[in-house]
Amino acid sequence: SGKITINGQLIDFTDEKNILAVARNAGIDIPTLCYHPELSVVGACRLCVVEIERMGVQASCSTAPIDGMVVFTNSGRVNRVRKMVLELLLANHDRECTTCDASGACKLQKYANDYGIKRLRFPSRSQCEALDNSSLSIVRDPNKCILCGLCVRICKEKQGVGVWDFKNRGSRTEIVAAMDQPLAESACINCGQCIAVCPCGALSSNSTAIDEVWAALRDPKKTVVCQIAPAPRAALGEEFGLGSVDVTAKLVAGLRKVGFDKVFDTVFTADMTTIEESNEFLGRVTEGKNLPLFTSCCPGWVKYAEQFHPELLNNVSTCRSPQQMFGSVLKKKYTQDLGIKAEDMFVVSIMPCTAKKYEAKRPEFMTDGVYDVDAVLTTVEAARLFREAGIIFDSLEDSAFDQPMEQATGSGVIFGATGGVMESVIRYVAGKLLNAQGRVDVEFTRGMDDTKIASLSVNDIKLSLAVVNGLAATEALIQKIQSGELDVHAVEVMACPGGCVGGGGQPCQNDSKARQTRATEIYNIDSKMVLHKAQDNEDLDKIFNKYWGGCCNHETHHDLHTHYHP
Ligand code: HC1
Ligand code: SF4
Repeated sequence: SGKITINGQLIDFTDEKNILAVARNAGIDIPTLCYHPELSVVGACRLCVVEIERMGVQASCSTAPIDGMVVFTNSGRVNRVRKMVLELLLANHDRECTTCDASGACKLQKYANDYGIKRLRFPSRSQCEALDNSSLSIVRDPNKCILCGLCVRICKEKQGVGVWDFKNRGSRTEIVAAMDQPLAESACINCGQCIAVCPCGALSSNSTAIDEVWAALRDPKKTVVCQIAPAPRAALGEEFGLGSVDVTAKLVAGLRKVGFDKVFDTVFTADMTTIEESNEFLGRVTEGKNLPLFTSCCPGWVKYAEQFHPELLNNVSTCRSPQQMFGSVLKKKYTQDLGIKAEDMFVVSIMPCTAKKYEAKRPEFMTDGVYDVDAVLTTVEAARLFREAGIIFDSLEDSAFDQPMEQATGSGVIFGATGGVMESVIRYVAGKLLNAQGRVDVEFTRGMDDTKIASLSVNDIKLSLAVVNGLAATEALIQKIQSGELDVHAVEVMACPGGCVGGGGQPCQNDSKARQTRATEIYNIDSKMVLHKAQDNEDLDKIFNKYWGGCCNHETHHDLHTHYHP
């Protein structure tokens, strides 16, 4: 700790690792393209240079504050260096901003504007290398890459997958997927975290689903149904300048205006998941078999387990994710209620997640040869659908979900934040086994820490439970379990930091503060909802009885569960 002077202002610092962090904490912005507070520091882009007395021009991301330092963040010299850096980057960047996914959210675009770059002294590069659109989830445009390396670092350091790497040196340096293969052939788990950190549109979601949705909406033969995941309701508003507030009712109204025939809430099948998975869990505890149980809602985690931990596949819950449970309910059962064929229904889901696009296309999730979920739109893509439809989101009147699957509980809503699935299971079990009346709010499962562990007593059984987010943290936890250092009965895994609120399909402000704000709103929604535990959902009870003669039986197993392939 100590004090440094920045632009003539005396500023205290404590444990900040670099001048950049000290400045930002004091409300002074310094531009950077390659720095991320949660990742290792490489000092590659040189945009964050500052002038330090007796040290000259230095990168502020890789210079530690020292008591008494005198720093200038916007001197003439500093700004000349920054302009030069920006010009060189722009010369090597495909500047087709009008057709770029990142336009408006691009940091390179922002800084070029902020620093008044009007004309480039260097010839510019245009599209010359082929796009990699092999992945169902992610598209990479190498012509837009500025080699900041954030994708390389997040995939390695936070997800422990290590798909991206640098190839060649000097002016021939590029970033490629492992073994220089198309992304679809790599170990990529489709989480989209590399999209979330990419500063400038080199990585984006595979948004072909938007056109497929329009085609279905315009096809008179199709009954087009939408389901809305828990997390987007607290993030979509950011796209329309409303902040991270609950926009569920407007979202439903907007989808009706766009032309969807029915609008349902994935929270309904999150409740369904809670009931099926809790009973699966209690069954395993009784039999002492396949423990710990790992949750299965997150398709990024499921692919990770299949690739790297096939020995754990018997431990992963057999429950389909809520997205796929809804797809199955709609195509296998609800079509019968409507008297239509599975192929005449088109199911769209709005998800915070790019991996859900991949999950929907897994071969096990089909009915009569058609996919249970036909198209997945990310939160950002849903906003684009509304804009293209000319909908003024802010002025939409509230609307409610459709019957007969209208009810939802707070327990299903909190699936959208890390710890929510575990808390839902605890609420269910507390209600069922301990006859807990009223609200059961759980403390340990909440908050943005990557690993949370606690023990609970249920009658005379002591249960040890873990919640983890980010796959590098998950890997560390698995190592502890497999080495015998940790004994747990159940583990909730979400691949993205903070859980689904931090999904790779969420709006661009996808940092730790945004994730926390969205999670807080998710728990606000829960606290205001009348129904609290999954077993309070009466519509769900009716649907279980009507379609399968009850829950957790052979029939629900056929339609709502799955098995995994190493
Ligand atoms: Fe999720 Fe889930 S919570 S996985 O995080 O279990 O994507 O929001 O829809 O399926 O319900 C995502 C969110 C989502 C599923 C549910
Ligand atoms: Fe890595 Fe996730 Fe990006 Fe795939 S989507 S390359 S796993 S960060």
